[in-house]
Amino acid sequence: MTTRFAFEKLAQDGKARLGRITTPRGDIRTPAFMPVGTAATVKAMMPESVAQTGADILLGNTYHLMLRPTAERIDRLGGLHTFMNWSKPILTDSGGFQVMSLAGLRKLTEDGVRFKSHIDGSEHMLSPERSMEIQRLLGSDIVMCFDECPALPADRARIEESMRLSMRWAARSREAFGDRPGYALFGIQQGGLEEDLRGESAAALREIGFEGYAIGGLAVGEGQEAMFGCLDFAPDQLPEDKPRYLMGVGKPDDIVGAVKRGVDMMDCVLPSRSGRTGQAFTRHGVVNIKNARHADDPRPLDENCTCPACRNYSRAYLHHVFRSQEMISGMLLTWHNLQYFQDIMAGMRDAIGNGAFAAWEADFHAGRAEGDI
Ligand code: PRF
Ligand code: ZN
Repeated sequence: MTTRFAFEKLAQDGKARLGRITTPRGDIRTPAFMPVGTAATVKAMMPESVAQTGADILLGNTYHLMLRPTAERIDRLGGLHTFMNWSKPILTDSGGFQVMSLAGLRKLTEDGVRFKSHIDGSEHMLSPERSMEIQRLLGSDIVMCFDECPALPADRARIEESMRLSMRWAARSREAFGDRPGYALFGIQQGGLEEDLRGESAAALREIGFEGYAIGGLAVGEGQEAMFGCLDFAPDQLPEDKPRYLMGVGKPDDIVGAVKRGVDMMDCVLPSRSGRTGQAFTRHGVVNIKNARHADDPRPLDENCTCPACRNYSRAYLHHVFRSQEMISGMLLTWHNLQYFQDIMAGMRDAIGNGAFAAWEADFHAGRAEGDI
């Protein structure tokens, strides 16, 4: 019998959930952090190194891949997993969010969005149907509905109208995706920070029926307090027996706060992007490796970390290669950051399994400095 897509909740501590997603390409331990591999690569990392950090799943992007090298070409070359040499599960975002943040000249209609490529200015169209087709050609294991995400703050009328459009697009996404055993389609809840609009969105998605449910429209400028305020009710509006995915989040403390409120999956460019700009996340806080105070420091970035940057190199070396703009700088710091994020996830999974999430969280916050250390 072939493996189907399934979610199993293994333990719960407060609202925090320990679980396992089963797919034909392997299991995803939740809470899960998904490194971002936008252009068929997690920048500066070999895929086997990404796997070594403990990642069970990567995120890819419809928007970038449809423009270059195109979904049709990836399909001809055997699909995204083969193309990028990553055999574990891949989740792809549906494109609308990236069109809004990256593309030039956009025209939004009921049908979808017409836009100009940020690469060469060429004209393209994305709709629920075309987004489903692209994600199928890529061979994505977890496909996201095509949605619209308004930037916050936005007035209630705009958020309501946009959420209802996203729900009509969710129904079209479900219809176009069809029934594909082993693959999953996730709905995306919208509705800004408004509890009733989030509730209406959740009800619309549950009525359609999905293999998992994402919380979209957060981490778009509202700040952590407002985001946590929304996460105090949004996950509870979604089905209890399906994975919940908070899109585009976040910093380590955002991730911990989200898991505490019932989120199972997250993704963010932060560990990889910060790695390339000289920022390292550690259990003591953020280290800016370009700072002159590291120039003579023989200590590792983080004495407790098992990554190659911490096992084999000093802060002085990491400082030197960053200042010299050597490629190994981005490679080592990205590896470290991805390792740190995966270690946080592993720590939370253990704690939830042992009914010790509160103690783990207190320990996580203790000894962390705000700002640069
Ligand atoms: N929708 C989609 N992708 C996203 C978001 C969203 O709302 C967000 C919001 N943080 C990040 N990525 N489709
Ligand atoms: Zn490290």
